[in-house]
Amino acid sequence: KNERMQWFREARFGMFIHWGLYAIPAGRWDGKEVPGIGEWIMNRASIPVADYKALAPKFNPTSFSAAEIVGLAKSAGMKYIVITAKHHDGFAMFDSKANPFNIVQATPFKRDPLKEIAEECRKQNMKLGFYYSQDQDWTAPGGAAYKTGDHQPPTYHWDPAQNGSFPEYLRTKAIPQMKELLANYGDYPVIVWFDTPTKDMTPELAGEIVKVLNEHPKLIWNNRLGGGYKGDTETPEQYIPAQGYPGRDWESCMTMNDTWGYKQDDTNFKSTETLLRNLIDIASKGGNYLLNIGPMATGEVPAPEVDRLQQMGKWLAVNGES
Ligand code: JFZ
Repeated sequence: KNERMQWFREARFGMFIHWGLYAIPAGRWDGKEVPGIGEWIMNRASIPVADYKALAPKFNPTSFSAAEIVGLAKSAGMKYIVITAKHHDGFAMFDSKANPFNIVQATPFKRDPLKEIAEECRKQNMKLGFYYSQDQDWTAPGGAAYKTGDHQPPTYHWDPAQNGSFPEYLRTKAIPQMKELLANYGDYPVIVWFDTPTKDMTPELAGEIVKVLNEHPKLIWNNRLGGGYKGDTETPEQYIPAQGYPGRDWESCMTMNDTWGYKQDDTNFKSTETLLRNLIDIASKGGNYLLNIGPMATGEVPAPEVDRLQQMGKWLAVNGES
């Protein structure tokens, strides 16, 4: 375990990337701003499954450049990247044979950005992890059932297309896709970043996932699998624990504004000074700072995020140790 965690303990600074179809509406639906985080727009605006899926043919992020994004992380002084392979909307940002709702099959873009990022990470000596929403999947039958109050009427309008069995969703989509992610990208991912487990994720079902993970002994995975598994890392979100986590590895994940996925109306950016103070505070307590960017539907990174990362990198080049 110590050997497996070594690079993570020294990393200190990583880039979180939330990127998916939600970058198209960018926080607005039917001409109105939808409150809340951008990547939750399908849920927050009760968008029917068919309407949400209809975003895929419009997704053509031709300005995406893996070299630029990995280069941006590098210039910021970051040592690893964690990117959304599939978020709660169920759209796979990678080439998947297991399910057709993915960027290669369902969009005019047809490229696999994860493959391109993996190649760049290898070139630029950057570690790479994949975020995978193993429990919530709002467009797959069985993936949205019995969830948190977020899915209850009257605030949320259930779509019958979401009916189905959770174990079946897990066995026919999530686990096969995780196997693809673990098999198709060479020595990456080094992290699998799970999220939002619910009571659907029983110890038995989580165990089926762990069996797959255990075939990759160097893999690091976080504490959000569910089923009682603690994983390798604590993941405080949007805050810095006062004492860190004695005896545990951890990373604080944070946004620069108030959303993970791109939202055109959110300009509430923290200052570079605040971001640097956060990094220093976290590092002094033995953790890592996983700082998020939310690329736009074009593939470009919003300018306020680029600016801040470059400024952080400049400061670190003078005052940091790497
Ligand atoms: C989850 C996601 O729902 C969200 O879209 C984003 O990906 C974020 C990184 O993770 O949201 C959470 C998960 C856990 C907590 C809060 C929000 N938490 O533990 O406080």
